[in-house]
Amino acid sequence: MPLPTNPLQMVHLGPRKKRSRQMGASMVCPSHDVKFQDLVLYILEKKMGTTRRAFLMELARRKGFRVENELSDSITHIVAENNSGSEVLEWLQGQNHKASSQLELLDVSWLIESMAAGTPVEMTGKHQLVKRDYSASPSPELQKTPPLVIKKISQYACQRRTTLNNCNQIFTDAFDVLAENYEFRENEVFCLAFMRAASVLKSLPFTIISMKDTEGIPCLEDKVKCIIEEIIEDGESSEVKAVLNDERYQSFKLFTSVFGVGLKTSEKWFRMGYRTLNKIKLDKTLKFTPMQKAGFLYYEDLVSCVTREEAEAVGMLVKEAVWAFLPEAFVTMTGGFRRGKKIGHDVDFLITSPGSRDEDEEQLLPKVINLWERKRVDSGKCSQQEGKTWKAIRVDLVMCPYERRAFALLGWTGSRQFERDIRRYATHERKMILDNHALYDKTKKIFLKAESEEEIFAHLGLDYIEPWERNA
Ligand code: 8DG
Ligand code: CA
Ligand code: CA
Repeated sequence: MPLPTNPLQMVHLGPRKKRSRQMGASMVCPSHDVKFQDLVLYILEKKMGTTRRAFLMELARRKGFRVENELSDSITHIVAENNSGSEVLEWLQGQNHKASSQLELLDVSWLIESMAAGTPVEMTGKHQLVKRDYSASPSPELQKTPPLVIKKISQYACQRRTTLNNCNQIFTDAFDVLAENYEFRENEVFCLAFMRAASVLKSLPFTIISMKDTEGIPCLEDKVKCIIEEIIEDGESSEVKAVLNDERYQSFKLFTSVFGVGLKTSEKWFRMGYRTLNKIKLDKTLKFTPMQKAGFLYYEDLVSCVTREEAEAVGMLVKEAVWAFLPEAFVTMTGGFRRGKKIGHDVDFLITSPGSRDEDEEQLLPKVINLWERKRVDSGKCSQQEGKTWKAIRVDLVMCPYERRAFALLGWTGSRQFERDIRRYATHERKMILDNHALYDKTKKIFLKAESEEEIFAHLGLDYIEPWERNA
């Protein structure tokens, strides 16, 4: 039969061809009923091999799964073995496959567990080669963005989206320890190198499983890559183990866990030969700042993390006190909780009020503290610790002029690495100076106004990054 030249005929052939292909697929295994209609699986042969693939396909079909022989638009789940997310993505790109944002890339462990259970098991982080957990992102916009495109990763955290869904925690935990140790040793260069490396890995939608996966990722210096390689091979890093056992690291970690104690004080106590907090507290020759005194007094409370429920409860108290003096004030929770974290080491609030005068702004925080102080004395809760029914929580209160609220909100939402990078980006890429108060354009020699965080990103020529994507 000659090929149809009439375009109408060609259009007509489309659906018919599709139908016949579907029939063909079901004819391959006529004896197996499809139990799970919504799932269309494709098993990747790469690194799995033909025999094992054929075996798994047959087994899955027997268990009621629909498994296609060929890659097509109808595939909903791709199952791979010994492949990282980036490898599967690369392979898909090589096949010119336009993956929809609904496509799941899964490790074979998901299929094996599902076949054992006789039903598709829930897909969790350990199964997903590319994580697409949008539970932390209420924005429907984000769900529309195609996640299956490998873009060049920016060296700046403000050009990356970093949710709390960290696929590379095994590496980032190690880097956090090393960065902290360098901080304790005042080696800023190495400290920053490991903090940047941790930050960039937190933004990846896949887990690094081979050194090949690190290709093209910025901020990974040789020193960093050595640690990654060691963790891939041995599951842990000897350098991290040594740091965790190091006396200076352990002491600094302990001392800085006291509110008000920084590197200088830790250094002093360490040199004096102290290794425990109890001995320090008993040394009558040591002078403590008011913050350190509070730090020791409420030590147990302050080292235990603040939960979101506690943060919300504190928020009510803050609002109540603020509104007693400035009824029109806006009180916004910032810091980690605004980024969607479930726990924090403190609770941060930004307070701002339209129409407030300079003196209102200056006086508000002292007034609030004073109010709480009076209440505390009245309720007899001075420093009564026995049988106590309350918990000491650190609260950071920031008051800012209403016109600067967008800059303050951006600055106090964090994360610290995000803040560091958005400032660095402003300076080096835009010749602008950004801080918690303003944005200055050095070329035009003007301050740029902003009513919202979105406007600040726009001034900087950056795509907007939502607070829950700033967990860099
Ligand atoms: P966490 O409390 O959940 O542990 O984390 P976090 O909420 O992200 O950290 P944070 O230490 O409470 O800091 C919140 C933001 O405040 C962070 O982006 C840095 C910013 N910040 C400033 N100035 C100062 C400052 O002087 N001290 C502290 N601690 N944070 C500051 O802009
Ligand atoms: Ca905080
Ligand atoms: Ca804080």
